Amino acid sequence: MSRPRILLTRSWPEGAFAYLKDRYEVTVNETGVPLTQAQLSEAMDAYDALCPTVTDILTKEMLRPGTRVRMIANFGAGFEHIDLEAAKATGIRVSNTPDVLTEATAEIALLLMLMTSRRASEAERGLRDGRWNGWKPTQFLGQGLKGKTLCLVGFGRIGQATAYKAQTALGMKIAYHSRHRVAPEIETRLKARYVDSFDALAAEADVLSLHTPGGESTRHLIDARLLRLMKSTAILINTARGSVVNEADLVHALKAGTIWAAGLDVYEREPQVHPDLLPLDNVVLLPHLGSATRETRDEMGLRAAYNLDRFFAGEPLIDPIA
Ligand code: 8YV
Repeated sequence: MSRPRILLTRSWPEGAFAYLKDRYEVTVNETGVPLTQAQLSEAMDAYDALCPTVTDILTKEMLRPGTRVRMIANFGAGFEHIDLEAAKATGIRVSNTPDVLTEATAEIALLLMLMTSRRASEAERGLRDGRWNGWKPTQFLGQGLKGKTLCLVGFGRIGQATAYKAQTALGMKIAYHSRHRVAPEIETRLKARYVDSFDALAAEADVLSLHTPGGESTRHLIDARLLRLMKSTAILINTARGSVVNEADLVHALKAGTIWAAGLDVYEREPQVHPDLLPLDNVVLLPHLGSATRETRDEMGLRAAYNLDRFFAGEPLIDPIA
């Protein structure tokens, strides 16, 4: 029997790729650039399964009835780029890769907290540009994090891992707001205080860290109004999705000193970054590094592969989202 045809829309790390190649007829887009919408649409009739990434927008028109693709194993946890309702309507199964990127993404949230609070990017740029001419008692003074309150918006796996690391490693206090309050055991274990109003949470944050999904329901949750509620010493961290923050409003707030700093790993129109963010000293800009460790990316590939294995064996998916 011929092996199922799988399309990887981007190159995968070696280990996960080798696993997949042993089992399937695998085609890889090795161009280094995302497939176009037209190419993705064509692929729907040429393969049995797709492994897309966050850069592949899979629309209702593509997930139409009668396509050859019956399974989409997303390489990533977030899935707002896939029209799940359309997939459900046409019976195309979809999986994602939760869990395996939790720790890596939480590490980036901590990295951004440390970099922003201690002005690491700005200071390093100063050194490289030859503007550092020796130690001074008043140069590049940042803010310490010990005893400060980390407020998390969204308290799923990554939010909780970030809270744990910030509390145990940095001695921060933890508060959170989310659509669903977590179980009391989790609040106790993480010493996390639930705040039932999003506005109140933002107003008390020394650091406000975003851990919501992307998509319409969270679009521009952080806008000029919300930023004005925050302390002028506060730091905003976004490792979730760029769409959650109104970038133009954030630029304005950073310039006006409405908040103190921001650390961003994700952007509204990736890979474009709002041009007015680039010259600002009080923002740290990372290129969507959340899950970018060798181990994690391999595990993400393997997790997608295990979901494919289940699908083609006629067994329940490990991580079904449609
Ligand atoms: C991934 C992410 O690298 O998994 C996610 O939701 O945001 C990233 O860390 C990306 O999605 C790959 O598709």
